[in-house]
Amino acid sequence: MKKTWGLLISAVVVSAALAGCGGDKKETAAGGDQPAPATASAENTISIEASNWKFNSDTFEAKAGEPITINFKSTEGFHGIGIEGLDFDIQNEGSKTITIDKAGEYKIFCNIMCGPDHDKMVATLVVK
Ligand SMILES: [Cu+2]
Repeated sequence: MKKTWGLLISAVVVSAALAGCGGDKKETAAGGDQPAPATASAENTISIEASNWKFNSDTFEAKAGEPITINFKSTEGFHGIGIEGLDFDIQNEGSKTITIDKAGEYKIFCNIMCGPDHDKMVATLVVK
């Protein structure tokens, strides 16, 4: 009799474990489906930080033909950004969105006369 109970309990534990597993997988799958589009647009977000007298990267990449969100912040000193040939500018700190249809390389420059090495504050925006 004791052995039978043991088997029964084992069977219940195993099936509960299996059910639990299946439930987790379903949740993961559903959760995985939803954030995908958000991630896709989040990919077209660039974070640029400026300090004396450089940007946090020489090159930034974004996708052509869809909105690019550019977050900008001066972490040291007072700087801004402009993109050569485009109507875009942020000063000191802020976030703006721009759509660039034509792939290519665009020059990002500091648009505030910030000091002796102001001219060195350039970076490249690669739009693919
Ligand atoms: Cu500057």
